[in-house]
Amino acid sequence: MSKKPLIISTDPGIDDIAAMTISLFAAELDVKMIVPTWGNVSLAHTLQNTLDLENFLHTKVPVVKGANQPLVRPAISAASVHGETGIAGFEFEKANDDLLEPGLAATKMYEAIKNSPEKVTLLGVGPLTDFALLFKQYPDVVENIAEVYIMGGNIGHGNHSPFAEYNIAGDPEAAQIVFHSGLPVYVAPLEIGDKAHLTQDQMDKIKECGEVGKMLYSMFSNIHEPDGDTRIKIYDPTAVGIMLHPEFFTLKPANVEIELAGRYTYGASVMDFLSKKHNAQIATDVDTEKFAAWFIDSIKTANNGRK
Ligand SMILES: [Ca+2]
Repeated sequence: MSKKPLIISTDPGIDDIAAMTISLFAAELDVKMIVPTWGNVSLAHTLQNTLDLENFLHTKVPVVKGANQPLVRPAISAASVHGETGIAGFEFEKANDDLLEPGLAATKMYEAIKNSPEKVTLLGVGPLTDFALLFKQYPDVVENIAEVYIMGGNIGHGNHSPFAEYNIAGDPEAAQIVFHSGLPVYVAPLEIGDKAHLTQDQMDKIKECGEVGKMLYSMFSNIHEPDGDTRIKIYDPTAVGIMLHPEFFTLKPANVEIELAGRYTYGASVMDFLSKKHNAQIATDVDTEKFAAWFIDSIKTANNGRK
């Protein structure tokens, strides 16, 4: 089986840690680069968290520093959900920056994509600032990209505002650029993360998955949702789920526009399922049992793969 080359843009973030862990050990994937970006917490924290995770997992994927702030708007923080450092609940050993490669993220991604014999897939589980910069700086890059998978957007009520989900509201202009890249975009919206929440039983199984399971269990036990919901929601890995197991999901084509002008609605992902033109496939439902079984299995695989 040829592995899908993948670049991850991420703002770890507890659920990002889970998405990266699964991706780094998935038999179907060859992670070429990780680009931490500003997002849940500042770039300084997301960068360190990424390096610390790789140190913990004993993986060696190059890390390139992503954007420090959104394209246009001031940054918004989600430290109340993920803790001040982004990964409350677990203390990694501090890693050095051996895996950090110098250079601008857009340029480094472009080089990696152009040098890849196969088309590269993009996974965006934070604000999409760096992918937007990549598409704007190097428009020809789209020829060498297979697909884009993102966790972001909402069909119903948002989690940043009534209309907007955090990853999109974080950098709405960037999201609009990504949705209009001309590439196939697969979306795991907020509702899928809500639906695919973990039960205590499933959490207990994760705790049994060795050191990796214990690490994720500790972090997930420390998520504080702004609405006080105590269910364990693991948003970012749902985008990895769509990439590797689309059969677990109901995907519906839609035309997505991001609201950029609204005073109260900016960052809204306007998903038109009735439109004749489509720029995205939206997951509207998920088989929660199959997804959870795969998620737990993937953590087992990661724990076994960690040397
Ligand atoms: Ca994230």
